[in-house]
Amino acid sequence: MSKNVIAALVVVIALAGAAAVVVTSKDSPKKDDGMQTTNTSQSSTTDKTASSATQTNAVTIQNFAFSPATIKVKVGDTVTWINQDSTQHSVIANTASADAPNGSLMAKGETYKFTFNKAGTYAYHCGVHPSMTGTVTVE
Ligand SMILES: [Cu+2]
Repeated sequence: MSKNVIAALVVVIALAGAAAVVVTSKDSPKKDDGMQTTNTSQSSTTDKTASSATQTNAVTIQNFAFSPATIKVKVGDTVTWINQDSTQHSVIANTASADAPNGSLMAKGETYKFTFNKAGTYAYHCGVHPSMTGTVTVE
């Protein structure tokens, strides 16, 4: 019974996805410029974030999550994390090393800065909440 329900949901989702693709790829016959602009910018933003890390040196911690969770910086760049949660958080590399972040607890409004001097991919988490994760790619 539940398998049938799941199968039905999968079909519905697939159909909805196909319909969305058709709608997006078709040129709208209406001259509804505002609507079209919104759709175009939304889909391109989604594509970029899905395919590559965000190039930024600032990560906000909010609602028990790092945002953006996946960023890309250059060797020598300093990344700043700022805690916007009332709960304390920290930035701890999954693999401890002198080249990887190892911050102490930040209260709300506090920041932690770390300068990445070595290329690589640094996965990290919050020392208090291991389910909060992020990645810094240094190139
Ligand atoms: Cu945390």
